Amino acid sequence: MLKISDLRQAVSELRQKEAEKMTKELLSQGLDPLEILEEGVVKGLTELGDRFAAKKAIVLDLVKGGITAKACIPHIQAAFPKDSEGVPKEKKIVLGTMLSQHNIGKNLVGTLLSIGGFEVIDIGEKNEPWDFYEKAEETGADMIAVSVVFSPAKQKFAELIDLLKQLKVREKYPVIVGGAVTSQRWAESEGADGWGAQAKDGVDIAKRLLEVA
Ligand code: B12
Repeated sequence: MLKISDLRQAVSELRQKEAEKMTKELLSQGLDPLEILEEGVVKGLTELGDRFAAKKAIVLDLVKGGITAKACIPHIQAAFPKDSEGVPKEKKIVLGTMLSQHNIGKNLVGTLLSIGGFEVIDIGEKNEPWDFYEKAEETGADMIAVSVVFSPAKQKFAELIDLLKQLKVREKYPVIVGGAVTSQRWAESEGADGWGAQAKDGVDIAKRLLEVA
């Protein structure tokens, strides 16, 4: 029987068509979509990233990795519980990346927050600190969520926290963060209000911080 580790390997080895087929097959076996995502797709990409860091893969491979993941993820997302359509979403969260064009993690966080009952205002990629603040003010948001998947963006995250302090809105906007190059320790040292290893953690943290049942 096909295993999630087979998908992990196919993603890591950039076998796009096979990876997509395997995703569908694993879902039809009734396996948990979040486990297929984390243990199959995300771990496969992490292995690819490790090869890139060891100079055993090139940028084009990262591009292909992104394409492979994007072939699998829509099937996984289709198996997530449905967004509670029609139910008013009381709390708003501004979500984006800083400096980086890596958006797969951000998009997953957005999907799960939305399913979790939050209105997600996705400001896309490569945002400056001011962009988060401006959008939060404009939309009356309750929280800011940042995806940091590229080390230089860590400095930008620190700048965002400083900006919110300078503008005296640090208490108004809890800030949560996650992404491949972050850790709980780093997030705490920067003064983030929450950090999540996985996209689904974002929902739990947002519910806790915004006191949503
Ligand atoms: C695919 C990929 C790309 C693709 C991205 C395609 C796309 N549309 O996103 C492309 C080709 C664009 C790319 C480009 C580059 N990449 Co790249 N890339 C990757 C790779 C292999 C996978 C990233 C990914 O999508 N992972 C899957 C997602 C789902 O994981 P994730 O983002 O971490 O998100 C999960 C969690 O972290 C969490 N999460 C994420 N955000 C948030 C936010 C909150 C609030 C919460 C709670 C949770 C959360 O939820 C997600 C699901 O659980 C990683 C390797 C790796 N280890 O991740 C390298 C990697 C991120 N890339 C890297 C590099 C160096 C680059 C380039 C600089 C390469 C180059 N020389 O040009 C450029 C950067 C361009 C730029 N300015 O952004 C490095 C970064 C190293 C570092 N320390 O900064 C990595 C780590 C590879 C490595 N090991 O060297 N890359």
